[in-house]
Amino acid sequence: MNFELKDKQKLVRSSVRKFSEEVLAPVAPIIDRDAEFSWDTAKELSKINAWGIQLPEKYGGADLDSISYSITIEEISRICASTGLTVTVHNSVGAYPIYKWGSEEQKEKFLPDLASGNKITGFTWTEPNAGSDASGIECLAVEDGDDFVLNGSKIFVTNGAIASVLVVGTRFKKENGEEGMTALLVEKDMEGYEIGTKEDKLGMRGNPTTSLYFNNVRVPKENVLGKISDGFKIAMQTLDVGRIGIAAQALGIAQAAYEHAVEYSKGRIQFRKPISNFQGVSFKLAEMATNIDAARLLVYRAAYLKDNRERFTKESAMCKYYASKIARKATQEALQVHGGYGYMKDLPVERYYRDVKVTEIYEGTSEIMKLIIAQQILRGNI
Ligand code: COS
Repeated sequence: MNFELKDKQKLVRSSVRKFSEEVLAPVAPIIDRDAEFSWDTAKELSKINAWGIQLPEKYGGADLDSISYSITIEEISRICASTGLTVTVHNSVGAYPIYKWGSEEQKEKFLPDLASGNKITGFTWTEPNAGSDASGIECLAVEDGDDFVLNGSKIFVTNGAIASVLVVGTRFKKENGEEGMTALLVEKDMEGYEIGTKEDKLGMRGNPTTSLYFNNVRVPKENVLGKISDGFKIAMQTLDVGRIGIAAQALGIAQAAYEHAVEYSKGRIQFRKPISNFQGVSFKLAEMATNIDAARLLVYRAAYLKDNRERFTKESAMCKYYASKIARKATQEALQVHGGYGYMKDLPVERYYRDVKVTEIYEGTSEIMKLIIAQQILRGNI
């Protein structure tokens, strides 16, 4: 693994940074305040190919590698974490499994619209009774002729209010008695597909999270993703990829908090000196910088392994666990450095503090990340 970014990766960073500072920065506080997803911003994001970052050009994607993907999510999230969330979920747990396990017909049907941002996607597994225990899902798809008839509900669906098609984890029951777990491509305009009310959340308020209800939704068999009984493994491998994106998102938030803390501490005079002159403050900055660097390397390593087609389950869990933890700490410390000013809505630091928390929860809690890391170690992946 090379520690120096390639020229193309550097270019991705500078162009996404420029885009984010010019286009996302003015809307980020509004998206957060109004808790509204912005379709105008979504259209702007199409201009930098943010909806098809790793999809092949054949489907309209940018065909970038996974380090460039992480850089893109980090840079977007550095300015607007809600937008970073919409983009990473769409790309990594929505479009990715369709590309990886979809039939050519499914790819041709869905991917061009997803790559262009005409349609938004996502992934839903979590249910009222199945969160960390992914194998406990209860949604049921029963074979009936050429269709599966789907019933059940999902909760905490990122992109829930705006997705046109979702990768949905369900149990299935076939007419021949075969049962298991599968991943279905369920489309919003299918009869019986109902979107619940938008959740009122602590952070990531610009992403419309909802419940979903499936009432006798007839899903044609051609919408089964991959082999019918491979649903659980498809979900686990999809989450391995998704967690790199969440870690990159946490990294972006941490970076933003850190940069604000540095700037503020150099300008804030107390006891006739900038507060950065006090070790109580400067040591916080040193710790943030070190942690962010370490997290970034973990993210890049997981991305590198993915691109080199090596198993990266442990490394993706490690980078998500670590990046989300240090990002939460960085936002907390950045707010502390700002004192009372940090607590006010005039500055973005309180938004970072609110936004970051969920990176320790979604796509697998920190406790589940440690469980996965430990499982991998004890199975010989030391
Ligand atoms: N890649 C490939 N295969 C995987 C895998 C991965 N990352 N993780 C598990 N598997 C396979 C296992 O190898 C095993 O295969 P075999 O039956 O052939 O041996 C099978 O899947 C079952 O694995 P395991 O026994 O580990 O399953 P568990 O039910 O114990 O799952 C965890 C444990 C914690 C890993 C799982 O429940 C999980 O990821 N939970 C968190 C879910 C989550 O992130 N939810 C939030 C967002 S979803 S919208």
